[in-house]
Amino acid sequence: MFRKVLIANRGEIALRVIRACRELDIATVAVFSEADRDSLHVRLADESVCIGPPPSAQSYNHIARLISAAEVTGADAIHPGYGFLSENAHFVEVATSCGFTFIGPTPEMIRRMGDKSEAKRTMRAAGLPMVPGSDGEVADVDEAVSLAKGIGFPVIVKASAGGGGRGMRIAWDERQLRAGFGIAQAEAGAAFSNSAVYLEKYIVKPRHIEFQLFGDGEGNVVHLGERECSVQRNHQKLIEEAPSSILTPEQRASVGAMAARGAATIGYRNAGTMEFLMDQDGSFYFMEMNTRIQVEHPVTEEVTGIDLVKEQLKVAAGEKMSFRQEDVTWRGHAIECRINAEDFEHGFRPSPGKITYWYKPGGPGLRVDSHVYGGYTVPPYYDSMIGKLIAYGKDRAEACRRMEIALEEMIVEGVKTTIPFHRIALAHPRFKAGDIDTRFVEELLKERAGAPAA
Ligand code: MV4
Repeated sequence: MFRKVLIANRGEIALRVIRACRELDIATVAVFSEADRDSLHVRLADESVCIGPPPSAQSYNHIARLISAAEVTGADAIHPGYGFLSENAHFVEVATSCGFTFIGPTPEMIRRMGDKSEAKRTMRAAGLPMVPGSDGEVADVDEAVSLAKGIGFPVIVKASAGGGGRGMRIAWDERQLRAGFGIAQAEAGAAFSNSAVYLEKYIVKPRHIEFQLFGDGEGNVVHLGERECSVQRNHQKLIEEAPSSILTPEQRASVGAMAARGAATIGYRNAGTMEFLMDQDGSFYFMEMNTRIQVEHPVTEEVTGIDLVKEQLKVAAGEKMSFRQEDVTWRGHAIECRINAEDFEHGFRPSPGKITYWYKPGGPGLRVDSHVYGGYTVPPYYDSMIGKLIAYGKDRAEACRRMEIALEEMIVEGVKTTIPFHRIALAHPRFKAGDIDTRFVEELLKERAGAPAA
């Protein structure tokens, strides 16, 4: 096992990794920008190194500074967390060539899954169900139109180098496709320095259901079931839960097995997530694969009892995974609410500043993953998430009730938070019934504004 791990991240995920390292008796090195001196990840790590000024380009995304910090502290491995450099194949190559173990997949796996049309080609070959669409890139607008006529409108044009909702354009008819195709290519070129795009049938009001995978890099890939992530706004998830209330055990087993088989075809190593869309008929379609630990991993941990971050550390250190597929069982229900320093009454605008008072809820079945405390100042430079509440219960109703109580109990003063949004969402009859899709938040906000939901 590693002696010392450097955590190339900040906030709650840095703290999460520190806690996993502690359990495994691994020493930890925190890195921090000048804006993060007072963050709990800095206080709780064994050592810490300031890596630069607040902008992430000069700190958390600065490869040379991170490598220097690992060198001066004598770390033997680097955990990237999520975001920042966690899916940057070049960072993995640099870290590896400098003698550090990257706690994650190989650069080849990151590149293959990072190119979304290549990922689709790979997973189609592995037999995963696909939305009707182009086989790889679409070269020009005439090819797009002829494909779309075969598939049927509406269609969606996506950037190959995009992902997570970036670089997409919907066309409801030929005219819109002809007008938008070139723009989509140009936008992709500007945003990702890669103008390649591909085409899919557009699924109206899908659910976002993703499967947690874990691979050992030797061809063994296990699935840990799904997470329902449809409650999101502008591609930012707000609430996630496990299991999805709409899936049958048979569907879980069959989609999960397909996902695991797909990841096994690339010999996947590390925690990974396969994102699917579920259409209104209940059919699943592979969308993309993320090759990192995700924000919402705790709901899976709660229902499976498996510590995904400890498992990442073990596999990266060359140990065996501690479970096989037949060992994975699911019990109860877990739900996560992301607490962001945002003013939901004003379009979720960021609300950085000093937290003058912080009271975090507790009690049976409640987990709080957060790096903040009373007196902490939320810097304006990064993601606005200040913590996650994770409620567990024997069933969905109990988990939701515990979450409602936690949201009521929690007190955050000095900054606006998403707590009021969560209270409204959890009280909504549609949420209570599990009737959620990717337009739920938009429709809820419209309803509150007094306009009829579309
Ligand atoms: C789609 C789609 C409808 N049809 N693809 C957005 C994130 C990216 N991973 C895939 N996304 C979508 N792809 C087809 N063919 C609708 C979305 C989408 C979405 C997906 C998941 C969660 C929220 C979403 C919000 C808007 C659009």
